[in-house]
Amino acid sequence: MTTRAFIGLGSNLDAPAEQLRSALQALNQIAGSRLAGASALYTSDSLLPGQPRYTNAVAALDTALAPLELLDALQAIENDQGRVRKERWGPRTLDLDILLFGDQVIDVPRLQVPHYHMHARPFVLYPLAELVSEDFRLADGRALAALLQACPFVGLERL
Ligand code: ROI
Repeated sequence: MTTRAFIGLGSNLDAPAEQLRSALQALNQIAGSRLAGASALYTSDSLLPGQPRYTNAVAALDTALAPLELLDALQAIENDQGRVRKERWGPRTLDLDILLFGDQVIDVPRLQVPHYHMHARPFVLYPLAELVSEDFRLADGRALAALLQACPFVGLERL
């Protein structure tokens, strides 16, 4: 049995677009997993002042892994691509977040799904919308169309 997960990708250091492209290839190499789709890349200012601009994208991944196994695999890719965790929310070469994991709602210390902040972040919602149908709902029932309406396409540049 496989589950469709949606992964948020972000980078604002060391050639971000290249970081995202190699991360997409790495996602497709995860055991028991297949990259089913990827959005365009988008750039936007950091939500925190004084950081370089981010490049973001969303990927659809069909996986036979359990959620925490997938999280381990994503953290291994982050580490491979040189992520050094200095400060929370600091600039990073690669950030991989599990946004959605099928229709599961997960709330354990290491992992909250749907991702806590995704409903209000244009750099997550607009790329996600490229990969799903118009009537798509998050696992907690929220309609993506309503979230998009409440989250204007402001400050995003589609590459
Ligand atoms: N800002 C943007 N535009 N994209 C991100 O991925 C992102 N990630 C973060 C913070 C620092 C909150 N800001 C961001 O962690």
